[in-house]
Amino acid sequence: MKVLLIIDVQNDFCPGGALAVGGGNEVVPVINSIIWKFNRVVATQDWHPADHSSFASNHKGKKPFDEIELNGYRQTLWPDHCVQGSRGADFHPDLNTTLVDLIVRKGTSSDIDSYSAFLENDKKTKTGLDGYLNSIGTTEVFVCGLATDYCVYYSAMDAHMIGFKTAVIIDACRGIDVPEGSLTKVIASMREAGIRIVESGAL
Ligand code: VGL
Ligand code: ZN
Repeated sequence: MKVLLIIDVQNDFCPGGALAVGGGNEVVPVINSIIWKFNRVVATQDWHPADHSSFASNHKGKKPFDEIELNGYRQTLWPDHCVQGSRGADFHPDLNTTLVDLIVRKGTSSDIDSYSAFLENDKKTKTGLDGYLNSIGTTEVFVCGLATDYCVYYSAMDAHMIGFKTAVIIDACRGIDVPEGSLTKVIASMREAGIRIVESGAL
């Protein structure tokens, strides 16, 4: 049971969006070309209330990409993005969502961020995705989407930690690379953990 996990392919992470990832839109044709190769497809949406604590605008005197301590956790502050129900939170219009079996929305509580599709940033609160994947008999998870160094990275690491054989389809991902160098760093640490880094053409 091979499952494709499409992370946050949303307008706000694509060029012109509030938290645009360089070339973010380029993952869309790649994902569309491989989506039929999997037994099940799960897509996530970053889905924040307007008063979300990861938004710099909700912290007096702070600006995007500043770091703060939030309820005991380090939190990077972001421009307002993926506000629930906004156009920026919609999937990229060209993403073929017809084969998506399950949509998981994350980052929905104001007081905590959620980079991973499995666990919120307290590393305890579950989204429930592990239960879904286990109940359908998932043997392998393939992760793609945006952004490589945040939500893709944390989702892949959690999938691996939960016990799924995990691969990242690297040409179907794009990264933020803030701070600079974080892209190379996360790819190395995923490899080190035992996550396979694969190309879509090899699937
Ligand atoms: C993401 C930063 C803030 C992501 C989401 O999807 O990688 N990054 N929220
Ligand atoms: Zn977010």
